[in-house]
Amino acid sequence: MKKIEHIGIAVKDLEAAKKTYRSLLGVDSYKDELVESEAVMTSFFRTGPNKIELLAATDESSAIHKYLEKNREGIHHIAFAVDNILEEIKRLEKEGFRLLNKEPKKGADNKLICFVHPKDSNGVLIELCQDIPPEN
Ligand code: CMX
Repeated sequence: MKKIEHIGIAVKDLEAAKKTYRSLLGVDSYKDELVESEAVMTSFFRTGPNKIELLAATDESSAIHKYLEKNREGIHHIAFAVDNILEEIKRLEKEGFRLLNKEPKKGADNKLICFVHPKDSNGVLIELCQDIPPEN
């Protein structure tokens, strides 16, 4: 894995959280994006080389909704950039990690994504992210 791509933070009220992070980081969110397949509305901030993703549930089917029923707002996942997500999935499966989706899916901010079960990584939900190459 190359580097931490972003840190995902589960929030109840996206607009209120955006205001907080705008004040905290001193920059505006550079993108809001709905990810229908995950039932989440996201907002991204860049700070130096790092990215923060705020995540709010759009309905009760969302993993973020379930998470916030059981937990307070806070860090939901850590995402790592990978060059080849299929190779990384194969490698992690060989190492005994449970992948939560066997096929990479389209995530926010132009990424192919896949999650590793938090029980296999000391209680931290891990996301793999590969940039989707631009179409010619
Ligand atoms: N971080 C750490 N632990 C987590 C967790 C998280 N984000 N979400 C759930 N868990 C833990 C729970 O605390 C619970 O632990 P205990 O058994 O000790 O209580 C266990 O995992 C099972 O949790 P659950 O509430 O019963 O939830 P599910 O098993 O139904 O789902 C998970 C958990 C991680 C498998 C599911 O949320 C998932 O598939 N996540 C991947 C997709 C996702 O998170 N999408 C939203 C973000 C999308 C985006 O970034 O665009």
